[in-house]
Amino acid sequence: CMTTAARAENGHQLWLRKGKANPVTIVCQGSSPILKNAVKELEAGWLGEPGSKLILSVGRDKRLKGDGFMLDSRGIHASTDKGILYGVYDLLRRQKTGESAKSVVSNPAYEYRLLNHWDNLDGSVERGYAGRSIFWRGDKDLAVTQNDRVLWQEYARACASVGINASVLNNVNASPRILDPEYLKRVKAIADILRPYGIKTFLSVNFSSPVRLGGLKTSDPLDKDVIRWWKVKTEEIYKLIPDFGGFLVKANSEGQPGPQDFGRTHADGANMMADVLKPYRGIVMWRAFVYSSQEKDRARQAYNEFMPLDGAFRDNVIIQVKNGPIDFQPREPFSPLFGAMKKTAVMPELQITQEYLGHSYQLAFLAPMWEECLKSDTYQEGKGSTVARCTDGSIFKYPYTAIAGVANTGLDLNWCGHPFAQANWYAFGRQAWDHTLTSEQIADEWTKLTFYNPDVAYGKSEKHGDWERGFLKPVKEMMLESREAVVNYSMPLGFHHIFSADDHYGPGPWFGPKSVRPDWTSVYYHQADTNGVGFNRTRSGSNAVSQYHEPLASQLNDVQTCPEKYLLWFHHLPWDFKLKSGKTLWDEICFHYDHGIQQVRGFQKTWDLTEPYVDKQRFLQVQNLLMRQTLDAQVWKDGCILYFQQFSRRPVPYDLERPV
Ligand code: GCW
Repeated sequence: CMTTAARAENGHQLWLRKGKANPVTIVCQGSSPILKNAVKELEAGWLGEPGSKLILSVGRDKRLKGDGFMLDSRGIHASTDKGILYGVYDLLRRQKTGESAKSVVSNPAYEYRLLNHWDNLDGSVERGYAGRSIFWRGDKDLAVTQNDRVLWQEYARACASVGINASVLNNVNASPRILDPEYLKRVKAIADILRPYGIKTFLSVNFSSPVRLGGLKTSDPLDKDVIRWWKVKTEEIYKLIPDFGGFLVKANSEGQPGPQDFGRTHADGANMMADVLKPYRGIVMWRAFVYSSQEKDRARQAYNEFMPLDGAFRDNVIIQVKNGPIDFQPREPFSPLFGAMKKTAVMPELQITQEYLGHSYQLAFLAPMWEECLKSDTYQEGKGSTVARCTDGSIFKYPYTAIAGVANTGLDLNWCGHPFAQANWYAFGRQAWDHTLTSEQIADEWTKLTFYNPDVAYGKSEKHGDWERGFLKPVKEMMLESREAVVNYSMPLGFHHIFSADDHYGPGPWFGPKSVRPDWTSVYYHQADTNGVGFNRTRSGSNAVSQYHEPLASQLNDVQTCPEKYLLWFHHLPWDFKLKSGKTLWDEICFHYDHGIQQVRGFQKTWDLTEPYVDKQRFLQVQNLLMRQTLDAQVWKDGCILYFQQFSRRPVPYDLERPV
């Protein structure tokens, strides 16, 4: 039993660190469990005038959308109980960070803001780097303990505090057993704890559940018995969880079963489930993460498979599309499906867990990566058709809008492994609520909430200088630079999927054994030879550029106008190709790798100077992790440069400009 202070130091309290609160009188026009939580939070965290009176009122207002809220000097107004809860968290955040709460109207950009947990029922977490699952421990341990309840409640509270309102409790590589009554009992227990924090529960389902769980002969979505099986199962779920959200499905992707196994389409499969869920207002999130060895360019497949089906899906189906066309690389151009599917709802899927961005060993603040994607212009409905506006209902009037983030939570005491990985959970919630926020603002909020200690007299003692100058500013700068640093030392200039095979940590551009499908190797993606390097996706190559709308398609197609950060994503170029800097491609590649290392060394220096401002535990932990990150960046650089040098046959330039 750890003290509150120790748990706080461990980062267990995330951005919700407890402090002393002032007394406050709350008048609340309702007593639902959600409102009760809202009142409890206000009482525990009020930092405004002691003895203030605050009114929490629920009722319609033209300015409000969904679970939005308004703050003013009298209190909080929202049209739903959930809105009040979000208003409370927002108000408390503003009090802690010093942001004005005088007159605020805040509406969520997306209706569903979901975490996807890739948690397996045996308790392991696919691509999880923060310990075992917070939800599952395996078949033999399904009983719900008091510890479980406390943990799920802390989780729900953290999610709600940043506006996350839905959670998919199991891996998209779904075990059919999740629909077994024994497991559903535990799902219900979780749902009951998440509900008072406004969080809806969803499940990932395996398409062949009718066969593998139900004992049927087929899982063909047009088969009557199959449809009946799903109906009965769905009814069973809603009896336990009346506000159940619906299903997330990975079908005909990476070996998962799906409708194509029976000669049916994605639409046939998704619609069957959608019809079954419809009476309960449930939805289907159908993933578009598909690729196969037959397609010569993996980046093209999702578009090719899904575009012909635009308009064929029921209105309670949303196609869930990863931000980029390949797979959660540290940098990808946005998926061309955004804005292109005009008659079908599409939702972005982002990855919070750092599969390709250094697991929980590396400091990489991901808000800039998601901001880059959400604010990218697709041009699909003219200039300003950003990915965000194409998916949030602004441009296309979808009945449901949603955004998902693959979670980075686990049983680690600090939830996410790396102390700074918590910032990515936070950032996802904030951006899902408001995609117009800047990464800078999110970093600012998170750093204040996570590290500022009101009990320390910063600036008034010799040890602690001014906190903003000594800690906030440099740490924020480090965070904002960190993702670009990862790009630089792992996959600069549009390189992609040159990571070590399987675990995706460390360099692996040499991965290309003949026994494996070509699209599972690295050499397929970089295409290096003595003539040059890069994947030709222009009109003279795979023509993936034409999946984008003009003028973007032509801009990407032309090596002179293609942004350099995507150069090798779209172009195969000679090693001596001249870049805008005047350097050759080879020299520029070397420069970027080296610059990445210099950036992480810079982070080490930055962090070392923060020692007076942080508790010892987090200080030492981050310091050690940054040390490892520098060494690993070095391995990345050496590995990649030595590998590519056998093709470029050029020396590593010695006159690398040293920015640090
Ligand atoms: O990023 C890849 C991962 C797989 C994952 C898959 C997917 C859940 O390497 O581990 O499987 O994507 O998104 O389905």
